[in-house]
Amino acid sequence: MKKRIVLYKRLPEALLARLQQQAEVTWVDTTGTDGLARLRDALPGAHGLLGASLRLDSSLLDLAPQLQVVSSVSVGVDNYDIAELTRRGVMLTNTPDVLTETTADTGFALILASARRVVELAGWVRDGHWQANLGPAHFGTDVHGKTLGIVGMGRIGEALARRGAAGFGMRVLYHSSRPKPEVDARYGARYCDLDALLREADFVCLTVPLSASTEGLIGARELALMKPEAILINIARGRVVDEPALIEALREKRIRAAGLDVFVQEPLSTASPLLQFDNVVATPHIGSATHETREAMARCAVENLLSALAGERPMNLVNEGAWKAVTGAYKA
Ligand code: 8YV
Repeated sequence: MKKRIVLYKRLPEALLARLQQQAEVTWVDTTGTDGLARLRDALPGAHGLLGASLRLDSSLLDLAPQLQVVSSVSVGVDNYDIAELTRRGVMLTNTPDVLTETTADTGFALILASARRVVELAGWVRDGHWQANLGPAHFGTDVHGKTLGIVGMGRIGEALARRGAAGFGMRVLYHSSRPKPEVDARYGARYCDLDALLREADFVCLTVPLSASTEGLIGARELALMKPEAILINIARGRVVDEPALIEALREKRIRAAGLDVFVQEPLSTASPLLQFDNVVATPHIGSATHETREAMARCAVENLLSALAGERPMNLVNEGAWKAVTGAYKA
């Protein structure tokens, strides 16, 4: 009997066709007020789920007692109850690596756009204000040669370090769970504690995963340590930053600017005070959002899903404990 797969994220046609050859596939549009109800209706009997950006809580998992794998089209897995999935013997997979470079590009796009006021001044031109040569009131600040402070030295953090050191001649500081001598050697980077990084960096770039230890990591105290000419860049998760504290710091001009791709509430409401500041560049969570990378992520997610359903250990398994439960069951 064919396995049953429920998709709650669209796939390129070729990948959908590949799944349909091997399984019974149901696509659920989870947007809108009835979205979750449609997903609930589709879950009974499902062996595999593929999607992203949706919290699969116990009430949903209870509807799919035969579930073997959740294949997330994302590298971040903060919206999954990993312990609960593991307890149920449900494998969780994600799509690291394929999005590293694209997301680091997004980080640098925000560094350059916020430092050189690209969005603000492009709007200024469009609105017909460019009547004479620019004066100091419209100058930005340099990126090359400045100090890049990276909070979180994983794959994306290291790709940022490479861009900063090799591409822009920047001094690279980083704070992470531990020093990484290989990063120090490759990029002339220096590990330091978070407070020292906040005090010294011209650009503070957040790339940490969201977890109990990183939620609210950048709050009023941390923002107050930053230099008034420093810029905060967030390509991690909105909840890593205390958003009201950031709004206050911007209002009091205690930091120069912010480049934000992620927010506590997404989509970001047009009523958000963040959008009142000309020195805030806000992008709609475009970290990995290129045609090439989203296609690669979808391909990776499909591979993970099919491996798990075929009883193989998927390449990008997040919760080893679930695999042990599965293989334990097979041994029995
Ligand atoms: C998107 C991301 O949220 O991979 C992540 O963790 O934050 C982004 O790539 C995700 O890809 C949604 O599909």
